[in-house]
Parts: sequence; structure tokens; C-alpha cells
Amino acid sequence: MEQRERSGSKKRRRSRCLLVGAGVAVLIFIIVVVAVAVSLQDKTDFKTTFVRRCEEFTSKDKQLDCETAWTAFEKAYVGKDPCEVPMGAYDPLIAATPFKPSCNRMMFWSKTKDVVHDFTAKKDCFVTLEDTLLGSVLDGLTWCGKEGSTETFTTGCPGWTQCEHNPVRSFWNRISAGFADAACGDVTAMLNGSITTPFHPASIFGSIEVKRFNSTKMRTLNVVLVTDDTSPVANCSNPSLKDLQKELDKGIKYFCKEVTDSKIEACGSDPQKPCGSCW
Ligand code: N1C
Repeated sequence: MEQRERSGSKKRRRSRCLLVGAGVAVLIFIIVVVAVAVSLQDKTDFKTTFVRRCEEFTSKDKQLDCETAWTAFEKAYVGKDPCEVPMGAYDPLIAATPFKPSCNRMMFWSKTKDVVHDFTAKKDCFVTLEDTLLGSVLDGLTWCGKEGSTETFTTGCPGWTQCEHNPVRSFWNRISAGFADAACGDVTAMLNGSITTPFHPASIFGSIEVKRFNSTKMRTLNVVLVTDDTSPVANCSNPSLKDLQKELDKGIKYFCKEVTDSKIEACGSDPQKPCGSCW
């Protein structure tokens, strides 16, 4: 009797052990499946976003195959140390997707991204880099590769503080250089009058774009200094704007105007105001 009870409790213990074991195995299986799914999604999401945004853009202008653009883009950084991607790595991509020059309508900016894009979204007067194919496709995204891998990663990528030659920074440097090379006629730049140095030599505008403006194509640079109504910090006589003028290719005329952000906002929303009359 006692023996039967003992063997019964042994059996119960064994089946409990089996049950726990099976539970652990199922849990491990679920974890592995979720991890694989997340890593695959990470990879496919980036390419999917790239191709979707590219196709949305090229539906306006069917000139480029988005799969070809993706292949040229990915070659710049895939399989490479994410701290060793120079701007030249994107040369073939830029060559495959040239900018259409929009003389007299090109808009550059520094530290005024939101004001500029609020304005350009409402009024079709100016063309920014984000209105071009590559600028619109990659705006707001992060990507990098890894040595020995064929994948694109969107997390764990080095930023500007970790290393200068990272894939995202080098991309913006290269594409901004291409956009500035195409600058022609009367060009506008919105700079931030709420900071002490509206023209910063280390910004992409200061270190790349201004240096590439070419007087054989470009007639004027019109700086719109966007100021805060209540407490403007900088005006058109700010010393950093003197540095900007020194950097400009001789032969390009320079103008500067202080405009409040509320005026830009109101003008953007006023359908009666024609292009160019907002300041
Ligand atoms: O360094 P910035 O500005 O002076 O760069 C702005 C300048 C513009 O004139 C654009 O033509 O360079 C071009 N540009 C972009 O269009 C762009 N879109 C998104 C440069 N950078 C761009 N980004 C991201 O913002 C990118 O990650 C880069 O490092 C920042 C720069 O913004 P900023 O310092 O205000």
C-alpha cells in the first residue's frame, strides 16, 4: 500500500517535471521566433520604407527604378565598419540620381528645419533638399552596416559624437554638397536668429554648402534670419554673418533680412500672398 503510494507520487513528480520542461521549451521557442521576426522586420522595414518613399516620389516623375537606387544606396555602407564610411562612398548613388536644377527657387537652411518645412509644405515656392528624391526618401531615418554582414541595421548605429564618418552624417554631407553644386540664380537660406551663432562653420550649411556655391551659376544669396517675436538673439549684423560673407565666392551678391517666425507662419497660410512676397 505504502509502496503503491510512493510510486504514485514519483509518477506525479515525473509528470510535473515533464510539464515544466515542456513549458520551458515552448518559452525558448517563442523567444527565438520573436527575436528572428524582430531582426527580419528591422531589415525588411528599412528597405521597404526606402522603396515605398522612392516610389511615392517617382510616381511624379518616372525616371528612376527604385530597386536600382536601393542597390546603389546600400553599396555605400553595407558590410563596412559604421565609423569608416566617407562621404565619397555615396558618389555612385549621387551620380545615379542627379538633381534637377530649380534656379531661383532653391532653399537652404541651418537650425531652422521646422520653420522651413512648415512654410514649404504650405507654399509651393521653394525647393529644399527634402523635396528631392534622395532627401525625401532618407529624411528622418537612421541606418548602418556591420563588417562581415550583408544587413542594414537601424538601431545601435554610431552617431556624430561617436565618429565623424558614420553612414548617416556622410550621406547628408554628400547629398548636401550635390545640392549646393546645383545652386543657381537667386538662392535663399533660412538661418536661426534665436541662437547666438546663426552661421556656424561646423554645420553642414557652413562647412559644405556655402563653400560649394559657385558664382558662375549663382547670382545672389538671400539670408532670411528667422527671429523670435519676443526675444530675438541675433540680427543681420551678427558677427557670424560677416564670416558667411567672407566664405562666399566673390561675385555672389549677399543680402540679409530679419523676419519674425510669426510673419513667416502667417504668410505661409495666406493664399493671397504670391511667392517671394513673404519678406
Ligand atoms: O547642419 P545644417 O543644419 O546646417 O544642415 C542643413 C543644410 C540644409 O541647407 C540642407 O540642404 O544641409 C542640408 N541638410 C538636409 O537637407 C537635411 N535633412 C535632414 C542637412 N542635414 C539634414 N538633415 C539632418 O539634420 C541631418 O541628420 C543633419 O545632421 C542635421 C543637420 O541639421 P542642422 O544642424 O539644423
